[in-house]
Amino acid sequence: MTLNDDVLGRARVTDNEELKAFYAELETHEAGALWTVANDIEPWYPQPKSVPTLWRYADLRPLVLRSLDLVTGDDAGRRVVMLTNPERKDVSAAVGLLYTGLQVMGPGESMTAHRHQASALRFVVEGQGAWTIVDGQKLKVGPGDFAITPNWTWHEHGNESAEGPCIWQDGLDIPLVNAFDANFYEVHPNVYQEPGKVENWSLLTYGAGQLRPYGFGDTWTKPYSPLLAYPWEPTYEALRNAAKAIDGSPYDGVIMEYSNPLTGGSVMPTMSAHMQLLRPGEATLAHRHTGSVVYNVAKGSGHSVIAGRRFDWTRGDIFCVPSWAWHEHANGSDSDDACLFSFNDFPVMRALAFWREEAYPDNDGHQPV
Ligand code: GTQ
Repeated sequence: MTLNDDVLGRARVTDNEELKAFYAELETHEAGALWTVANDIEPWYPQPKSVPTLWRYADLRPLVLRSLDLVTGDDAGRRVVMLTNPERKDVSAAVGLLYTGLQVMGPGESMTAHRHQASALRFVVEGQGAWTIVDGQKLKVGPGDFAITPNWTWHEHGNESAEGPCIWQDGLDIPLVNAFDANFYEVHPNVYQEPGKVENWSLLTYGAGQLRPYGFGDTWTKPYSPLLAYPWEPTYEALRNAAKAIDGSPYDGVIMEYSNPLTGGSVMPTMSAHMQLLRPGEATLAHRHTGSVVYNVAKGSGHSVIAGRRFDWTRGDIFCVPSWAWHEHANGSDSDDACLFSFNDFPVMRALAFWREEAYPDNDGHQPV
């Protein structure tokens, strides 16, 4: 069915002069007639303004590095090249209600501390020496590592390498928080945090996978993961091991969710993240679901078909899948793994009972391109 089918139960009023005068009079009272917009505000299925978009790292990297010479981190607040979906520039979204950008820190650079109501996550793309202090805890992160800055936690970032810059991808729910008019922002009263003595405290305490702290740290009641950083090596090893044992998802290959080790749930209340492995030659089937996803190619190369369009990707490329868009992924190599990091708003979709998912029904499960 098309969006404005002329059927009983859908708005199908034909305007005439009398009605137009009526609408004009309603407008003078800050009011309107529902039937003039009903089919738009209650579509048959989601109508995202966001379009599938791919940002090539080869195009962005030189621009990101150029920003190093143009602004200081502290003058800019954060030195970030943000990625905006063509129809979502007004809310600074990469897709749906998710923001993303590439943040760069020069050798020896460090920035001041702040906190905000938006939650943040990082996926490190390149460089050694990146660190972030989250609520007094210093985390060191390298390429392929995933880290979180839950909402209202103090954070400041830096790069202690003498050699080169560090680039990581930021993912935040800024547009979501703003859509709810719930954003707050605060600068740290001491400008910088005093980091605790033990670096990577949360990883040392909670990072043992199947082993859960017992009698210490297990009374954690905050609504986010006590584990703040998830290194690449054990993540990739977990996927490789699982790939020996299971087929994986028909739509995503071998895919794992970064989880709160105490609850098994998502790392933060609004955003979750995954790492998925596509075996050499593997091509998945198409499906669609509510919720938006931003990907970063962590390893290898291949392509995805999103809403009938093919996007070829290689390491460092970022792309998005809007809500309810058909999508499928393929590893382009017959000898090497491909890995996709992604983050999403699924925890919100599930908490609000908005989650829906379906398989592509025709054509052996693949979209025509
Ligand atoms: O690191 O806190 O890319 O507040 C955008 C807004 C990063 C951050 C961004 C932010 C941050």
